[in-house]
Formats: sequence, structure tokens, C-alpha cells
Amino acid sequence: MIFTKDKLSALQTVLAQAGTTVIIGHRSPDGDAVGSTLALSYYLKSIGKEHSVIMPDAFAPFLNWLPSSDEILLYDQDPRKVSQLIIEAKAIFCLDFNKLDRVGSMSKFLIESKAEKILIDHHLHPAEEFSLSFSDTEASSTCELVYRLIEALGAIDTLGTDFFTSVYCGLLTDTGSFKYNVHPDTHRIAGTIIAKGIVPQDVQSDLFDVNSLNRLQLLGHLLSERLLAYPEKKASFMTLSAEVLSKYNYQAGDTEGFVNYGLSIKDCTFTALASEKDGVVKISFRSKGDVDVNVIAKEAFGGGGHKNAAGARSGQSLAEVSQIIEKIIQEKL
Ligand SMILES: [Mn+2]
Repeated sequence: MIFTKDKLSALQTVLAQAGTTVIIGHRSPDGDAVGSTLALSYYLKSIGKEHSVIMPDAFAPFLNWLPSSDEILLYDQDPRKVSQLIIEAKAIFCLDFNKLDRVGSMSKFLIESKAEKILIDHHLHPAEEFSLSFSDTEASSTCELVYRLIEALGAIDTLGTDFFTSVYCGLLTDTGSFKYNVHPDTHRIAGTIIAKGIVPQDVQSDLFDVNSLNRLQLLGHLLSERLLAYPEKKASFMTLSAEVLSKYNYQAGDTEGFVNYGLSIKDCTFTALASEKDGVVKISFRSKGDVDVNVIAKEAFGGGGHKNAAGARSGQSLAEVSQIIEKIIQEKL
């Protein structure tokens, strides 16, 4: 039980205080980060609480149909304005990340801030640095937690279609369309959202039927040229160089979900996708069952996430990262 009476009343005290509030999502914001920050934003609007929604950098264009997503401020586009908002804020909501240093160069303003910092998140090992923490590492998504929080505050029926659409977006994207990390609460909330009039096929279509020809051809190249399979290890591994990404005119978010193809090979329980972007190598890990990619990502690259889905960034070359991952496959699986 994470929504105790004490914590809810502490939250209400924070919300009742004067001064501005900011809601922050993580770097390279995904459907859950954008969905959950917007969902909380609708609630704050409904109670007349002035606030801004902030992301460290841009979210993928496949999310820009979400209502009010055009109001989200991006630190990397306007660092002066956004850092000022964080410095002046009396309350900072941190959504879908578990440590203040997970938001890139924006982190320093969060760490220095004396504001009340409220965590709402489902990643493993939340840091202790928050004044109020709503963390449930079993939850499907941060969207699910925002919904449950507002439910615990008794305010669900005060919210409209945009709120429910945003929550549904996070439920859908963080569970791979209800495939992973799904619990009774996930479907209960999804059911309520459908009863409120949200049409699941429409959200699916808005989110996923938006491929550019370049993205599909990049996926084709990845699967035909860059997918290594290790059947005896029940593993697979893919890489994308900066050169290949540029050949297919890579746009932010184009590789979202690609890693899951590696895990869709029959009997495969471990996969990784390493891609060279913005001078670093970003690595996504996925696994099934007891293969713990949170530990693997942490030990090899200082990353982390969840047991069956984790990520990391490395300053090493793509070739060096590939060697490390092949070694993991050969020695740890
Ligand atoms: Mn999430």
C-alpha cells in the first residue's frame, strides 16, 4: 500500500502551499513519461494549481498528438527559461525516473533545489532523496501510479477524456500493448478508461500506425543485416551505427520498440540493441523470466531499469560495447 493516509495528507499540504510547481519526466521521454506527466498536469489544472510540465529533451513525434503535449517545455531548447522555473518551484514532481541525476544536465538544478520533491515512479531502487515517495516497482507504468494516486485522492470522476487518454497511452506503451508487466490493476484501470469512452483501437492506431517509410526500411535493415542470434544461449543482439541511422534519415523515436523484435525469436530470453546516437552508445536490454537485465545493465554499463527491461549509455565505441555484450552472452547466459 503506497498511498497511505499520511502520505496523501502530506501531498495535499504540498499542493496547498503557495508558489509554482513543476512536473518533470525523464530524458528521451517515452509514452509513459509523457502520458504520466500530462495526466498529473490535468489533475493539477482541475484543482487550479499553477504548474509547468518539463522534459530534459524532445519526445518522439509519435506522441505529439497527445492533448496538451505542445505545452511541454524542453530544457535543451530553452535551458534558461526551464532552469528558472525549476529554481523558482516550491514543489517538483519527478515522474517515471528514480534518481535526481537521471535527467541529464538539468539534474544540477533539481539537486540544488530546496523545493519539496515528490517521486511517482515504478523503476527499481528508488533513491532516498525525495521528500515524498510514491514508488511501486511492481506497477506496470507510472501512468498506472498517477491514476491510482488520483483515485486515492477521490478525484478520478472530476477528470475528462484527455486525462484518460494520457493514462491509457502509458499503460499501452510501457506494457508493449498489455504484453509485459501486466497486473490485475493494469486491466482494471484500462477497463475503467474504456468505460469512460476512450476507444482502444484509436489510441493504438494514433500511437503505432505512424511509421515513416524510412523507419520501416531501417527496421528491415536492422533485422536482415544487424541481428545476431545465439540459439544455444537463447540470446540475440542487434547494433545500429550512426552511419546506418543517418542513411535512413533517423528521427528521434524511430528505434522505439525495435529491441523487442530480438526477444520475439522463439525461445529467446535475452536480447540487446546498441545504437550510436549523439556521440554515445545507447543500449536497451530485454529479457524473459529469470534473466535479470537490470543487474546486467548495471554491472556492465552502470545503467538499470527493471528486471526484464533495462537501459544504459556508454561513452565507449559501438565496437567496444558490442564486444562487452557478446562476452555477457557467452559467459553469463
Ligand atoms: Mn515507465
